[in-house]
Amino acid sequence: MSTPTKTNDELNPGSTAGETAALDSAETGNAYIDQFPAEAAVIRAAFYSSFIALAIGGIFGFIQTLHRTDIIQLFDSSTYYTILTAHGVFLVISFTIFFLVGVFTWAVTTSLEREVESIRFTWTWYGLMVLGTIFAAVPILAGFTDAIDMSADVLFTFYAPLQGHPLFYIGLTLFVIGTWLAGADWFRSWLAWKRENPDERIPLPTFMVLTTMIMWYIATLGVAVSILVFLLPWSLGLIETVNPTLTRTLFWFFGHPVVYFWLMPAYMMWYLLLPKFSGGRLFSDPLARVVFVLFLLLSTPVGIHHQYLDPGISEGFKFIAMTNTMFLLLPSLLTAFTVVASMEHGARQRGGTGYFSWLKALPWKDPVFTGMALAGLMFAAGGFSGMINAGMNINYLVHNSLWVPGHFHLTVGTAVALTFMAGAYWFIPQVTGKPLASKPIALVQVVLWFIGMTFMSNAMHRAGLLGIPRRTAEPWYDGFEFEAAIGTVGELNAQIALGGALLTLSLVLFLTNMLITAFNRPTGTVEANSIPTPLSGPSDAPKVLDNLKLWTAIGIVLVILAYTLPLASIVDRGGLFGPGGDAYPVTTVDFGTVQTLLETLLMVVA
Ligand code: HAS
Ligand code: CU
Repeated sequence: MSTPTKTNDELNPGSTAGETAALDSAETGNAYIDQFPAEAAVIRAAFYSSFIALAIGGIFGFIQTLHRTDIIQLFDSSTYYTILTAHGVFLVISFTIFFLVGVFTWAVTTSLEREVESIRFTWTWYGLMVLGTIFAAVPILAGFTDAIDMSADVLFTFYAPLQGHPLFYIGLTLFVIGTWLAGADWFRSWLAWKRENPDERIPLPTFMVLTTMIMWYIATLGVAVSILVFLLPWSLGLIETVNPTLTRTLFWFFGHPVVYFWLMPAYMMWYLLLPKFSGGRLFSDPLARVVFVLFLLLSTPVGIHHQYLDPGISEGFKFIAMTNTMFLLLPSLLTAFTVVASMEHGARQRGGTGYFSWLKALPWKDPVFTGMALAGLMFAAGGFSGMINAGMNINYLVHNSLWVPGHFHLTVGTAVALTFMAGAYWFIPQVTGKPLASKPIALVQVVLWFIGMTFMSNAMHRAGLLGIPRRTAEPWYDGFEFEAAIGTVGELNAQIALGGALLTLSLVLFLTNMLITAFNRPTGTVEANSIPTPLSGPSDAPKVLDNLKLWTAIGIVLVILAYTLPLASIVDRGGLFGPGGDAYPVTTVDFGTVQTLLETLLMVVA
């Protein structure tokens, strides 16, 4: 079963020298910092910002694990939502997004082989993101003290009826505008490159960045409207009420695609770096393009799968969201195939043989490889719990239970976070020119994360099935016991706390390794910044895949189809600015009102 080692030309018959040059040229070059010193400085700043957020968010995670498993309660339970908000916002908004803007800047500059158009502009969007984070952090952290009359205990999902201090919403707005400008920066680079290379295919890393950003622009419209039209004016006292179902729906319009905003950079690393560290090459560039196009099209028209239990939305709309979600599994299943095939290719290049024995030939001592591979393995489990969430009827069993945090600690908490940490072991030397302080500690760190998360997320899923709720400081009740068919609630709590402790230890190792690396001396021994060419190159991909205008248009049409009627119906029942409609199950749509709305719209357009 072994594949003989072939030359590059044999392996890559579909691609021409021209189209692979962009990715190959760096192989003989230097580290990223030698190629792009100015950009490396911004990326460094973004990475360090993300690590600070990781440290703060991680501490709150540990405090909260100990609290709700009743092991040690460091804070009064009334502070639980401040801790939970800080944990969520610092980790899933700040840590993830600061890291990914760094990776995206690396991807665009490396693959287009050109500097950003204006480094001042690049610093500007980074500065806006920092300012936004500080603005949002102040009211969240002020929630810990009565001395400051501010709070934003609104959780990372921040929809009404929870209300935060205006500064929180202003901070979020600045942060999102920062990401929009970052996208503009990358589009500018690409347009400038395209003028000079009119006939070339978009290099794959840039293609991944651009499609992800188009998805992000569409998705953030929901949260922009929610904040600017409703939540901010409401918290400033300019309007008295809002329609909670409307702000929830607008949040989830953004709240589902945001998970792919976190995931796409991790996928990018699996597609570009995992094959390289496995010792091989990406199996298929065209398949990777198809995957990113599918995410652009399908990420947004599914948000209502977070609202299966919301009474104010008709069952039919929920059914449409479920159907779209099932289609959305496809790009991840394609990814599982392509990435594992690339790893197998790498293993066979390294002498691996057999149906499964090739796994032994993979570089398991390399923390970058092992971290990403373990993250992928965990994502397979997280993907399955996602499929269960996505089923409208079975969702009733798990919704609002600890199962859901179990799911997202495998997805964003491992597939994304562990991939980012493993990636940092390669990226930080690239953008600093300094070698990693300790590879063995890095290896222990990624394995510890995997073990800790196995304990914690497995027990969370099981606890959810017993009905133990999420977002509850003290999930125990007088005169009532949760009954476990296997094991006990005490055992589940012990596993959750043990998992949390291992994760905290892993985090300390990661941050210490990064800190020591930052103070290392540059040695000039950092490996070159290179991405191997794919086995099947871009010329094997139909040209239409690079037609970004077409995919954007179809993406927008799908969103309009999925959301116009639900939004019209919600506004019709609850009013644009509330007060909310009747909270009873809705099974029909009042088409008369929808018709009036559409007619008014047509008149305005005409
Ligand atoms: Fe989810 C709730 C459905 C993916 C995050 N999700 C959440 C929440 C978060 C979240 C944060 O339908 C909670 C929000 C809240 O606070 O209320 N989710 C899905 C589905 C997917 C999915 C269908 N979720 C994610 C990702 C996330 C994320 C990715 C973050 C990054 N999720 C839901 C639903 C809910 C939900 C409902 C609402 C629940 C409720 O009731 O509240 C899919 O995208 C998953 C597809 C994935 C796969 C796996 C493919 C496997 C791969 C691994 C390859 C292996 C490798 C390694 C590379 C089909 C790609 C090989 C290694 C070797 C050694 C060989
Ligand atoms: Cu979702």
